[in-house]
Amino acid sequence: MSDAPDLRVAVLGVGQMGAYHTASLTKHTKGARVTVINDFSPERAEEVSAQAPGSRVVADPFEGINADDVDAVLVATPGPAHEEQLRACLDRGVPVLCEKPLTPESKTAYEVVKKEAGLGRQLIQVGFMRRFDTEYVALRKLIADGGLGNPLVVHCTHRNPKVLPYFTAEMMINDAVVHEIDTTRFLLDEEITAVQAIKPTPSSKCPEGLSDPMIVLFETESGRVVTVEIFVSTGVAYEVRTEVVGEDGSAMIGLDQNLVVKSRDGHWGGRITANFVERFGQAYDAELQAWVDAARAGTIDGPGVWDGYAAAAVAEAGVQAVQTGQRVEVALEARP
Ligand code: ISE
Repeated sequence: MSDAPDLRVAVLGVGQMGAYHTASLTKHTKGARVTVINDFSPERAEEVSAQAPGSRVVADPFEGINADDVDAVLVATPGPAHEEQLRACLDRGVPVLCEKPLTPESKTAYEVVKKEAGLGRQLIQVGFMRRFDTEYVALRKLIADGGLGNPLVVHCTHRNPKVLPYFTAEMMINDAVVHEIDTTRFLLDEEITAVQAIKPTPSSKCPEGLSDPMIVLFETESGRVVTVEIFVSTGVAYEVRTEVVGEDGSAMIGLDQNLVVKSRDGHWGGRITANFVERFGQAYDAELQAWVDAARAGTIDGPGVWDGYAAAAVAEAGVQAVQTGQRVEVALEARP
């Protein structure tokens, strides 16, 4: 595998994540380089391309997907652009790493699932990076090895210090809780069947239009319950914790324990990670390397289109639960 030629990657969309992945592919990832960059803003594309030697800018994403010097595509454009771009990638048969969401609606996500199934090979990996975080990997293994006995309840905390002014209640589910949706499916290895959202007294500092924090509840196929505290305007730092309570014990990750410092003045403590790129940097890099290695072999190594579709369907139910205050059941289509 190592003497295979480098994977030549087109990066579509170089906002925060696209630019992060471009830098990673350029500086750390083995066996890949960025050859083509596209962005809605040509100035932004040029700026990021200048940091990726050997890359060129194209004005049209579809030109990038179909370029002769492109073997694989990293889709980091806004969600509504994904469906058409993914279809073009499948038509050309190139491997893809698609940042979440696969597509914004479950209906279109399912179309992508069916189209890929029709090709008979997995080409699209979805960017649920927590699956590459060492702590989540260890927790999943502990559960799978029976270390906690039967897992009964999962408690998740997802806190952001602040969000951009245009952040909406729907985005609390689609952009943030979607990670707990995937985490639940990853850790428990089963589907989520219903969602509820409870709105405590909102923080007086909560951005207009949001009910912040919220407690979101998932029920799973086997009857397990997952609680998610989503709080996007804490003013503190980035805190993502997950605790699994089983019949024979419990385990928690995300405690920032690797950062505990003991100082000469007799204090102990540490820094909480400031943002998601800092907290999950290792996971993003591991995700990218796994994708590159798999793409060079013509496959994927991580969550696929079904995971993207299932997350979209649960998120849709979650948005409905937030809007109506009702318990909303999730109806998944048949898995091809
Ligand atoms: C952001 O949209 C993300 O995708 C991050 O992964 C998530 O952890 C963060 O809270 C979201 O705001």
